[in-house]
Amino acid sequence: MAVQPRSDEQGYRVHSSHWGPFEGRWLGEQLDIRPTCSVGETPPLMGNLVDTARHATRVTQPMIRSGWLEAGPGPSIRGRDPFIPVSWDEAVRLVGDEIRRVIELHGNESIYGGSYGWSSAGRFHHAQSHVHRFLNVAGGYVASKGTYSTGAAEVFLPHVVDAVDTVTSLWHDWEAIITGSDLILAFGGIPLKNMLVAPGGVADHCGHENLRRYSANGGTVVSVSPVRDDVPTDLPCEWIPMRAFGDTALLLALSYVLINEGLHDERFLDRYTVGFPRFADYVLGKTDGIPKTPSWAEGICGVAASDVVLLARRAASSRTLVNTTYSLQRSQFGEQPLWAALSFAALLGQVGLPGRGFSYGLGSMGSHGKLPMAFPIPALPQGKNRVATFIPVARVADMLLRPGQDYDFDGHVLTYPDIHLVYWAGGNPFHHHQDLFRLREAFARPDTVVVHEQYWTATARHADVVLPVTLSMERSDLGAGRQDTRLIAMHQLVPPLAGTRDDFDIFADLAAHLGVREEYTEGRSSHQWLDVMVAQVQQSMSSVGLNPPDRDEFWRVGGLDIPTRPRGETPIEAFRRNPDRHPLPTPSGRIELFSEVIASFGYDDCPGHATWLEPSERVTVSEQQQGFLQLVANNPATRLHSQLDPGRTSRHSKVSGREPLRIAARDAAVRGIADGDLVRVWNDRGQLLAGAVVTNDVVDGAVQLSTGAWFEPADLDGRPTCIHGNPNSVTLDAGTSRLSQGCSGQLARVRVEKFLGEAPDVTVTKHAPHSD
Ligand SMILES: Nc1nc2c(c(=O)[nH]1)N[C@H]1C(S)=C(S)[C@@H](COP(=O)(O)OP(=O)(O)OC[C@H]3O[C@@H](n4cnc5c(=O)[nH]c(N)nc54)[C@H](O)[C@@H]3O)O[C@H]1N2
Ligand SMILES: Nc1nc2c(c(=O)[nH]1)N[C@H]1C(S)=C(S)[C@@H](COP(=O)(O)OP(=O)(O)OC[C@H]3O[C@@H](n4cnc5c(=O)[nH]c(N)nc54)[C@H](O)[C@@H]3O)O[C@H]1N2
Ligand SMILES: [Mo]
Repeated sequence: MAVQPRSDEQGYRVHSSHWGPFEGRWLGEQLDIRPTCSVGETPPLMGNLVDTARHATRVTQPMIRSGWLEAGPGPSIRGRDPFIPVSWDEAVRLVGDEIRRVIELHGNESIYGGSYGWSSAGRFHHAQSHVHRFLNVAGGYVASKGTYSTGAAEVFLPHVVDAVDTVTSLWHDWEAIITGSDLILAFGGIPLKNMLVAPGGVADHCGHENLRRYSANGGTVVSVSPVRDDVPTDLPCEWIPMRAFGDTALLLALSYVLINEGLHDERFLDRYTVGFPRFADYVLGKTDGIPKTPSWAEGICGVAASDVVLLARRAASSRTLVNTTYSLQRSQFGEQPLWAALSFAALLGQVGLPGRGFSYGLGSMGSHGKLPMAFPIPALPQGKNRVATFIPVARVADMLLRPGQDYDFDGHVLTYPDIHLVYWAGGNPFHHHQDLFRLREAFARPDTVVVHEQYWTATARHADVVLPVTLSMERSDLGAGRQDTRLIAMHQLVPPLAGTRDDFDIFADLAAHLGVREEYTEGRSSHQWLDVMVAQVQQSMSSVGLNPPDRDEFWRVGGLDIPTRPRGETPIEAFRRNPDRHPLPTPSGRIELFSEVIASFGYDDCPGHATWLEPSERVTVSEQQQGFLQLVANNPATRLHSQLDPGRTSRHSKVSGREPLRIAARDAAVRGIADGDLVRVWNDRGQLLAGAVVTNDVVDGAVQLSTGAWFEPADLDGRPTCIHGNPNSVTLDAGTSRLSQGCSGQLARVRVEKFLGEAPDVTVTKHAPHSD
C-alpha cells in the first residue's frame, strides 16, 4: 500500500483535498492533476479542481456592502446591495473597529462565531480553527455545538449506547466485517460517493474494493433506501426500495416478527440490555393498541409485509450487521430510526461479535471501517472560549430571529443570545442550512456579517464585509484523516491570486488591530507553525519507535506513512465478553432499549423507547395520490457540498443549466415531464428550478435532488425561488427533536411540475456579483 508521492522534475507537486491527495502542476490557467498518490479509485470530485483556481467567481478584493458602508452597521435586508472594493488596510480597520464596537456595546456574547463548515482539508489553514482562535483571543464568542452531519446521533447515541466517535471509529473495521458477517442490512445503503470523502481527506479509497471483497467472500449487502445507487450497481447487492422516512416503521416490524416468532435472543437481551419488556410491549401493541406488524409497516414504508417477514427471518439466521447511514438521523425525529435499528440489532443478539451487530455511519464517510492512526495528528490549538453560551449548530436561524427565547436541548432549557455580529470563515450556511428564504430573514437581523470566502457563494453575497482568501492549493499545509494511512505534505501548487490572503494572515492583522496579535500568532508565521506541527509528528513517530524523516525529506517526498493502531479487542467486543467489567457509558452500563433519562425529559418528540412518530414532512400514500412527492435532499456525488460548484465535474452534471432532479418514470409520466425538462419544485416555504432526470433508480413517490447547487434567489411569478436548484429552498428548518435539535434537512414534502415559463439564466456560478 505504500505509494510514494513525490515532487518530480515535470513540476508536479503533492497536495491534498477532502477527497484525497493528488499531484498537481499549474499550467497558468488550469491545473493538471494526477491522482497517483492515493490508493484505489479516483474520485470524480478531482475534476472540480482543474479549472476553478482562476474562475470568474473568485473574490479578488476586500468588498463592503454599499448599504453597510453608507448607513453603518444595523439590521438590513442582505443579499441585494452592490459591493464596494476597499484596500486591505481599510478592510482590517473597518472590521477591527466594528468588532471592538460590538464588544464594548453588547459584550462578546453578542458575537456568533460558530462558523460551521468544511472549509479545506489542511490541518493548519483550517478556517474554523482560526476564526475560533481569533475570537477567543478577542474575548470569546457564541459557539455552535455538534454538526449538520450527525447532530441527532451526537446527542442521542450516548444516552443509549456510546459516543458517536466510539461507535463510528472503534466498533467496526472492514476486515472484521468481511470475515465476520454475511449480511449487511444497510439502511441508506453504503454509498460509494460518500466514502470518497473525509474531513482530513482520504488517501486510501478502499470502499468499493472492500465491498467487492465482501461480495466475493459470500456476503450480501441489502440496501434499504429510496435510491438504487446507494450501493454499487456493479456488485450483486440487493435493493429494497423503501419509501423515505420508512425505516423506523420497518425496523419496528422486523422486531415484531422476531418477537412473534420467538427469534429474539432472550439471553442477550437479559445480560446486555435494559428496557426490552417496555419496548416489546410497544412493538406488540400492548401500550398503544397498535401492533407494529409487517402489514402496519407496509402502509408506511411501502415494503410488502411478506418481504418484511422474510427479511426478519433472514437476519436472524445470518451473521448480520445492521448499518445505519447518517442520513437516517438528518430528518424529523431522526433519533428514532437509529434507536429502532439498535433495538432490532439487540434482539438479533449479535452486538459485540466481530463484524456483526449494530453500526452507525459505515458508507457515510471515507474514514469509517478503517483503523485509527497510531497517534493523533496535530491541529491548531483554538484556545479557550470565555463565553459559555452556545447553540446546537442547526438552530442558527432561530437564534437570529428569536433572541431571548427559550428552547429545549438534551434535558435543558436554553435561551437564544442576542447576536449583533456574525463572523463566518470556511462554511456556507446559504447552502447548508434549511429553509434558505427564512435564513435570509434571519441574516437581516444582526448589525454586521463578516465572511471570509474564496468564491462569491450565496453566503458571501449575504455579507456586509467579504474578505477574499487563498485556496488550499495556493498555500502549504499538512493533511491527514484521523483514520487513514498517510500524512500529506501539501505543497503550494498555484501562486496566490492577487488580492487574496490566508485566513491566518487576515486574523493576525485583525488581532494586531485589537492589540492581541502575539496571543493569536504566538510570534510565528504560518511556515513556522507548519514546522512546529511537523516536529510534533516526528516526536509522535519516535515515541512509537519509528524513525521519522527530517523536515526537508518530509516535504521532498511529499508525506509520510503513519501506522494504524493494532486492532485488538474493540470496546463493544469487550462489553460482550464482560459487561460488568466493561460496561457501556450509559446510565445502566447496558444498551438501553428504554432510557429512563430520555423518558424523564418528557419530550413528546423523543419518548423513552424507539417509537413511530409521524413526521409532518412525510408524504403518505394518499398524499402521493394528491400529487405530493418526497424530496430526498442527499449529499452530492459530483461535489463536496457546495464547494467548487462551477468546477468541471459539477458543471457537467447539470441539466438544462440546473441541478439534476431524479424522478421515477411513473411520477414523471403523470406530470408530462420528460428527461431534460426544466421542473418547478415547490411547497409553502419556497420553490426552485431543477433539470429533470427520468429514472428507475428512485422509488415511486420520491424525487432525489442533491444539496450544494449555489443558491441563486430570484422572484419568479411573485414566489421566492432558487433558479439554480438548491433543495434547501424548500426544506423545513426545525430540529430533529427537542432532545438533539439536529439538522433535519434530508427529507421534505414538495410538489413538482414541468416548468413552462421563462427561466432566468443562472449567473451565480458564472461571475461575481455586480460591484460599483
Ligand atoms: N437539505 C440538506 N442540507 C444539508 C445536508 C443534507 O443532507 N440535506 N447535509 C448537511 C451536511 S452533512 C453538511 S456537513 C453541511 C455542509 O455545509 P458546509 O460545510 O457549509 O458546505 P461547504 O460547501 O463545504 O462550505 C465550505 C465553504 O468554505 C469555503 N472554503 C473552503 N476552504 C476555505 C478556506 O480555507 N478558508 C475560507 N475562509 N473558506 C474556505 C468554500 O468555498 C465553501 O463555500 O450541509 C448540510 N446541509
Ligand atoms: N461525494 C460526496 N461525499 C460526501 C459528501 C459530499 O458532499 N459529497 N459529504 C460528506 C458529509 S459532510 C457527510 S455528513 C456524509 C453524509 O453521509 P450520509 O448522510 O449517509 O449521506 P447522504 O448522501 O446524505 O445520504 C445517504 C443516502 O441515504 C438515503 N436516504 C435518504 N433518506 C432516507 C431514508 O429515509 N431512509 C433510508 N433508508 N435512506 C435514506 C439517500 O438515498 C442517500 O443517498 O457524506 C460525506 N461524503
Ligand atoms: Mo456532513
